[in-house]
Amino acid sequence: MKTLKIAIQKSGRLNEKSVELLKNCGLSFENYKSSLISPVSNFPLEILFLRDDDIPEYVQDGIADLGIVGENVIHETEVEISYLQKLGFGKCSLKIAVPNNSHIETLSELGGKSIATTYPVILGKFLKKHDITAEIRTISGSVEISPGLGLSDAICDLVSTGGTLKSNGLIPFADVMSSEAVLIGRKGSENEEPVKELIQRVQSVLRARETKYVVLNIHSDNLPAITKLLPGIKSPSVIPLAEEGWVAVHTVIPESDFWERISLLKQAGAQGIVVMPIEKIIL
Ligand code: PRT
Ligand code: ZN
Repeated sequence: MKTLKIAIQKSGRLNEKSVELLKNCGLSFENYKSSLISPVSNFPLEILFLRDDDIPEYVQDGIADLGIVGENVIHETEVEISYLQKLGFGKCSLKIAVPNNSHIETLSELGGKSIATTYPVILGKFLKKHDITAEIRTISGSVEISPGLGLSDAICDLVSTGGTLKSNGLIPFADVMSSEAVLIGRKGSENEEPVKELIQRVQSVLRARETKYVVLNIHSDNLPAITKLLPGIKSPSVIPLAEEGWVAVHTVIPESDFWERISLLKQAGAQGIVVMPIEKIIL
């Protein structure tokens, strides 16, 4: 079988979660900070550790078959690749922000102003879409200090907690795009066998993360009411207990409305509820 290559960030915000995801997929490899390439011992795969900015082009050009990178970087580099799976980490949004004391309040007021960013391509498209002519000042980092230095009237930068904007006296003004880490592939790679297998593994890990395994005890009279509250993959498993009339129900519950559902289960007579993490869900 052909040995695939997957490119992930060498160091930075996406590195740790990318390595964790691949390890949870059952891939066994060394994660030396010094190495640029690491072979996987139990799957036909090599891991390339790169700067995030280089990943989309490496995948487009076939140097890597797969990559894990932020959507923001993909849009900025305008590559032709296949989106294989959103990964649920590295979430942030690209926003335009202005100084607190700025009088800019509507998008059209950006007309004629200067905006500093490391995302000139995405910002250029956004301004064009909104029919705004503004000067884009492309800088390579520390965008948030640019208005304070008198280099620009506004900035366009990634925001996650908003702390950086706040501490630099800036307020977010317009959302340009939201982003998260995604698994990408060389065009057409999604139809190749080892890639399909890897996508399935990634999806089984993500599915498991969104759910919890729950075991609870109920009197069998309450079983119909409890069953109605449970989504499960199919119907729940029901196992008789030593005590006459009582059963244990095994099921999975989504993380999204976990506490609401647990509270309804208790109201319906559930007792001794045990909750466990799930490692993988293979459909
Ligand atoms: O060395 P390399 O080129 O690989 O890394 P890098 O320095 O270019 O990127 P890195 O590690 O900072 O970010 C990698 C990816 O993480 C980005 O491309 C995004 O997809 C994602 N991401 C998620 C973020 C943020 N959140 C984020 N908050 N990337 C950067 N930031 C920065 C932002 O630019 C600003 O300076 O964090 C600051 C704002 O954070 P808050 O929390 O104060 O709002
Ligand atoms: Zn980078």
